[in-house]
Amino acid sequence: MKRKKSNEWLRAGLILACCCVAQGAVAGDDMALVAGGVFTMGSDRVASADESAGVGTNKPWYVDERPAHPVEVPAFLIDRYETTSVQYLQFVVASGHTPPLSWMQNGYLLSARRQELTKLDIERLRRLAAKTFKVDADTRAMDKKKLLAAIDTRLRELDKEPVTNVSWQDATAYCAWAGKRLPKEAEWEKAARGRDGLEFPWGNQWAAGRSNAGEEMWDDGVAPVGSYPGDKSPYGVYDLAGNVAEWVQEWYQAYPGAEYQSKDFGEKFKVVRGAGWGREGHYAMHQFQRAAYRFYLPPEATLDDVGFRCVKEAAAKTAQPGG
Ligand SMILES: [Ca+2]
Repeated sequence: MKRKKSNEWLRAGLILACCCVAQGAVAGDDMALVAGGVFTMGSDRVASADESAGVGTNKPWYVDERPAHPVEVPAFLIDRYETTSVQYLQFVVASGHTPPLSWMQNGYLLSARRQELTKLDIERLRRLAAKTFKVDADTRAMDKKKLLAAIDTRLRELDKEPVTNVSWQDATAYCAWAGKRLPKEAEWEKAARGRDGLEFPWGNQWAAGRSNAGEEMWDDGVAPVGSYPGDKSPYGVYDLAGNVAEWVQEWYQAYPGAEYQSKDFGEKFKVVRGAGWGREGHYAMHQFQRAAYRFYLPPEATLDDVGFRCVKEAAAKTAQPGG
C-alpha cells in the first residue's frame, strides 16, 4: 500500500522533479577504462581452522574463491563511483520505476516535490526537518526560509550518497536505462584487483581508515561516493572495498574446478561484491573487504548497505593489450 502511494506521489510531482533533478544531477559520465586481457580470478589461499573461526563463517574461509583461474576479460568501462541517489532519481522520474522505499523514510522522495514544500505551514515544515530529514541543528528557532534552506542542504547531501535498498532487478533496470549493464563478476574483481591481483583495491595490506566500513565508518553509515579517497583501485575506481556492497550480473555458482560444493549454488542467489558500510557484527571485519571475497543474496533483496555501479563495453579504439 505504501509502495503504491509513493508512486502516485511521484507521478504528481513529475514536472517539478525534472527541474530539480536537472539542477542537482551529477554531471557527466565518469567511467574508468579497464584494459582487456587475461585476468587471474579468485585465489588459492587456504585458511587455518582458527582463521575461519575468527571470521565467523560456517564454511572454510577463502573456499568460495578457490581455485584461482584465468579469465579473458575484454576491455570495458566501469563507473568510477557507485550509482548515486540523484542518478537513480533521474531514472525513476524518466521511467516511472518504483523508487526505493527508504526514500519515503529519509525524505529524499521530496526532491521530486521541492516546490510544494514551500506551501507547507511552518510547524509541519519544522517536523519534517527534524524528524524526517534529521537536520543537525536546532530547528525550533528557524524561520521558514532557514528551514527550507536546511532541508535543501540535506537533499543535496543525499544526492551524492549511493542509492541503496534496490534489488538486483532494480539495478539491472537502471543500468539498461543508462545504456550500460551490471558488471560481470570477473569485471568487478579485475577493476578492484588490478593487473597484480591485489588483496584490497589499494594494495595487499589492510589499512584501517581507507574505506567506509567497520570502525572507520562514516557517521551516517553510508557516505557520499568518493568520500574515502584511499579506497581507490589501480584503475581509479572508488569505494570498491567499502561504502555499499554491489550487485553484479551472475548467479552464485562454483568457480571452474572448485572442490567446494554448496546447496546455495545455482540460479537462486545473485553475487554481491565488496563490503557495505557495516553495522554491528562480524561483517564489519576487514576480511570481508578483500577484493576476491564473494557474497550473495536473493535477487529481490533490498538492503541499506547494498547498491551497485554499471559498466559498458569499451570502444575498440580505446582497448589496450596486456590487461
Ligand atoms: Ca562499494
